[in-house]
Order: sequence, then structure tokens, then C-alpha cells
Amino acid sequence: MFLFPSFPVLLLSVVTASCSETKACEDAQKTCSVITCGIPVTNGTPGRDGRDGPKGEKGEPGQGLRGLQGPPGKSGPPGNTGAPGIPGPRGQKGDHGDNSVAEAKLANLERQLQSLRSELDHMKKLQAFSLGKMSGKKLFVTNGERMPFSEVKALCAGLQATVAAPKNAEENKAIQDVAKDTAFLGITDEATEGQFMYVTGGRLTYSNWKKDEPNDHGSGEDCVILLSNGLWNDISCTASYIAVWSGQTHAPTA
Ligand SMILES: [Ca+2]
Ligand SMILES: [Ca+2]
Repeated sequence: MFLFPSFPVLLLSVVTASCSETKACEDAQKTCSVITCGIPVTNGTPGRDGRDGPKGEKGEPGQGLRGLQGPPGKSGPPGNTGAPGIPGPRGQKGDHGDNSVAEAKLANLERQLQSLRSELDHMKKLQAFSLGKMSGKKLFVTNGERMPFSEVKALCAGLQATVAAPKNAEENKAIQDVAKDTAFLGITDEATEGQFMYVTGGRLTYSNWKKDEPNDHGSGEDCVILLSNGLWNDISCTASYIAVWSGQTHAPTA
């Protein structure tokens, strides 16, 4: 118990003495070694280095401000071209480019047009029978409206028709039946007073004047009306009477 605490002290004194002796030797002669100096050394040779100790634990991450995120890097090079896709479905067969197809279509259209034209003529004829009055091949039609003679002429021109003008008793009766009231006739003596003519041209070939007419009464009467009894009278063109027109009928073409 008593020796142990004094052992380090003893060892320390030996080392200190050795060192002081070596130091003195070196001072006397630089090339001197411990052995040549003849000083007895009791110390043994130094032991070999010990083995490496176990690896220490990983240290705490260092502290300090983290730097700002840098700008994005440059884009990488383009990738390789992908594999070709699946072919699409096959389209419908196109028309032939030659003229024969177009001509066939045109011919078909012409046939359809002809058919429509025939149908239209037929409907015109049916309508004419329902609205007008036939006399031979001449059809007399009215819209039942009263108007001055100038408007009657304009209306007929718009319909590509002519103001009704009877050329015989039968036509006179047909107009009378259609109008059912006093109507203008397509006859005037506007060109030459007292010389009545058709508005389509030509002198009268038939007339059915009332007794003592035409008389060019008052300031003048240059137009002609068909009275409800079928007789004619010359009258002022600015007065208003029923408009009646006529047109040739067209037989259906098919
Ligand atoms: Ca007259
Ligand atoms: Ca008169």
C-alpha cells in the first residue's frame, strides 16, 4: 500500500536523471551517444507503437449559415429521336380526277332541275285553277285588290304577266267571273284620244262598250273598266279598280 504512491516519483526521478546526464553529454560532444558516454543506462528500448484505437463517433454537423441555392444548370443535350408511331387508319378512296365523274354529276343535276321545273309548272297550273279562270289557253288571275291603273301595270310587269284584255266574249266572261267586281282592262287611248289600243300593242279586235261609252267624260277618260255586268266604260286612270292579269299556261314538260 505504501510503495505504490512512491513508485511514479521514483521513476520520474530516474528519467529526469537520465535526461540531465544525456543533456550534459550532448553539450560535451555532439556525436556522443548514451552508450559511448559510458553512463550506465538502465532504461529498456522504447516499446512499439500501440494499435490504432477504435474509430470515434461521427461528429455533429458544423454550424453556420447555409448558402443560397445556386441558379439551375444548363439544359442537357436533346435526347435521341423516339421510335416511329403506329401508322394511322387508311383513308377512304377519293373520287376519280377525270371529267367523266363531273359530267355525270352535272347530268344528274340537270335531270333533277328538269324534274323540279316540271313539278313547279304543275303546281302553277293547280294554283291557277284554284285562283284564276281559264279561257282557252289564257288564264285570268286576280289578287282582289283595287289600285290605280299605273299600279296595275307595275304589278303585272312584276309577275311577268299582262293586264287582262279580252279578245272575245268568252275571255270577257272569264275576266268578269274572276274579278267579281269592276276591274281594269289592259286597254287605253292614252296615245291617241278616241283610239283605244291594247297595252301590249295593237288596235282592238273585240269590244263590249256600254251604251254611250266611251265618252271621255270630264277632264278625260283614257282607261277602260269591265263592269260587273260585263260591259265596258272608259274611266280615269287614277281611279282604283280590281287588278286582273293574264298569262299563257304551260303544260307540264314531264
Ligand atoms: Ca280618252
Ligand atoms: Ca266613260
